[in-house]
Amino acid sequence: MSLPILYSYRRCPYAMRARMALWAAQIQVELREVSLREKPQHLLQISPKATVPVLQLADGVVFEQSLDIMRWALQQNDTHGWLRGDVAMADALIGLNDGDFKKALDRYKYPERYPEQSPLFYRQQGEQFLQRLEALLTEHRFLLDDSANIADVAIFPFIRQFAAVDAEWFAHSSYSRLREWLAGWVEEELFTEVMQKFPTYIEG
Ligand SMILES: N[C@@H](CCC(=O)N[C@@H](CS)C(=O)NCC(=O)O)C(=O)O
Repeated sequence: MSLPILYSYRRCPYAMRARMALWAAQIQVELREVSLREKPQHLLQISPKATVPVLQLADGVVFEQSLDIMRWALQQNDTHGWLRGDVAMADALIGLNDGDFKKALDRYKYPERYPEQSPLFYRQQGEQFLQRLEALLTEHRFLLDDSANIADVAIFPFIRQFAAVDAEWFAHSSYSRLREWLAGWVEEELFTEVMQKFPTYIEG
């Protein structure tokens, strides 16, 4: 039987969270690492909006959103219990991450593309979300509980990117619990596995 096909891009945070869930669920896929500048025709056919990750199952069903891939994978085999907990709260937090925080992150990362404001302004915008996460992490080990759930996995790749824009600043910032939480995820064996490098897929 043919394997599901995962179109992915190693450094994309959305693709990272999808790969984390697939690997945690021990679902084997045919991983196709794409070049964002030259996307494979097959990817464009099955998903004209052409973002990654995209997962195509053997029966032809296509998931075009990283969260849909995560939920599908974890529903097959939730080895880590990431679907446990308050679904509405997890969805709300992921919504803030994917919405206002991602917007601030893009601007903080590429201030030359958004010259209307200074990088500091964009960082402070992003910090509103960091402050919220820091407060949650004073209440429990993970964002919503003492055990990890989908919100942690879906959010940490974005915090990793934010932290990396100015690693020195982040290392000395007041977000000590967030730093610890992030380090925990980045040091996870699962994360190392999903960050392996693969050659770019060449169609045919
Ligand atoms: N809402 C989508 C967003 C995915 C997304 O924006 N991926 C970026 C890469 S990180 C992308 O493919 N952008 C298209 C491009 O750069 O051409 C999801 O959750 O999967």
